Amino acid sequence: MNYSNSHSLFERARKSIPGGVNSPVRAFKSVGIDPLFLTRGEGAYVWDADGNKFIDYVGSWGPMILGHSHPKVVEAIRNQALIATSFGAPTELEIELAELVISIMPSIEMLRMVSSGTEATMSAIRLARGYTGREKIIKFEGCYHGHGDSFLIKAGSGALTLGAPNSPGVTEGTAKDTLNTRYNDLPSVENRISANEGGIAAIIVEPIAGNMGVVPPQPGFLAGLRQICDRENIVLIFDEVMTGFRVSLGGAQGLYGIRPDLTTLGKIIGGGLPVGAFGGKREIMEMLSPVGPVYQAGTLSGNPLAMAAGLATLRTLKDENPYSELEKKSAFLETCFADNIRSSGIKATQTRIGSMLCLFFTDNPVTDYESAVTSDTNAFAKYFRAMLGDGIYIAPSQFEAMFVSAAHSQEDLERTVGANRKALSSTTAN
Ligand code: KE4
Repeated sequence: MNYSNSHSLFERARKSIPGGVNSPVRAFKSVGIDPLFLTRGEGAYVWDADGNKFIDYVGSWGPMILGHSHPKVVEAIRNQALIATSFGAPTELEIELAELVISIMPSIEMLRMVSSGTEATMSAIRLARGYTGREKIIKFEGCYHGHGDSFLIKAGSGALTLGAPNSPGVTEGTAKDTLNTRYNDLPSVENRISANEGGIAAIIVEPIAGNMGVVPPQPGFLAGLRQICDRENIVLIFDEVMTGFRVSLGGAQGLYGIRPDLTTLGKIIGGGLPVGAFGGKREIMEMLSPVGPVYQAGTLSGNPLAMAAGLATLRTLKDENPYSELEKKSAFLETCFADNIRSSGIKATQTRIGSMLCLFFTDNPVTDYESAVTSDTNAFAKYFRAMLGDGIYIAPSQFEAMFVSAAHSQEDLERTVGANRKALSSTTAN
């Protein structure tokens, strides 16, 4: 494949944008080639600046569950743009989206819109601290909750991919209030709590980890966190920025039947436009300004254009209910990939929940950060390049998820299986 236009755009971009990208993981640094500059998206496909067409499994890192440029979403954005794009004043659209999310996720009694997942998680942590009067938070190694200072301690996603899970610039004062524990390991949580009795405001968790690759919760893990938080009066925060409306309409909390105290949302809720949100128990949410003393704000929070895209997306998901189809398509990929792994003899293992999949280049079972990082990232880089060369666009990192959309056809899936078979064998080539 010819990538020359992307290459020259990348050269140009690096003169005016740090690393040539506006988010590090897009830079393809861990897969050894220059990033593709994309020009068009339609359904399950994206095109790059050289006119190459790809079957897309990044889906803008999750938002494109309906596929790119879904007619209902495009129409909603177009109609709203003709009316107004932004007021910085309340609109009925924000009420409609809040009411829709509340009807889908019963643990959410009130919701506040923001413009990214990072804003949602940053705000949720501040709210939990304000509500409890406590300072420390517990997170899990390998989980990623955006780039807020409190979270860049053994963080996942791009921080893990680029080898900076603990970022410079995060002060000791901040870092001391973030306690890391091991995912799927309740005793490690109990140890942190007994060492910080009465000092922990919140436990924030990806109920299905998607930023160290996809790591499902083991039976009892989420219920155990719920029990601990009930016993210790700690705020349980489910970071469903990725899993919300993805693994089921009601997210991971709907799938597992565990009610968090607060939930953070992003990605799909905006249908591809910048929307984040956080919500939960009324008594906690009413601690927020202007009702309560915990300050939180945003110029473009609840932006009408973004609300229109989010409403069109969630209404379509609710009306069309693609989840059983997504399950069948994703299970097909997983089963065929497993056959390919077996016949290739390559050391690899898979995880999947719904339409979030991951192929790890390790033969260890992956249950947490320690086991995820045993993956052979060089093998992944070879696999990535081979898949790309065969017209399959997956996340440029071993520590991300592969997303299937409602737009992927059976033919797309079969082409992907064929490319996977060839790409696996390429990982042993020098
Ligand atoms: P944003 O600030 O990027 O909208 O959301 C942060 C965030 C919070 N919580 C979870 C569970 C997330 O997965 C994310 C962002 N996800 C990454 C990809 N795994 C975003 C991609 C990027 O950083 O460019």
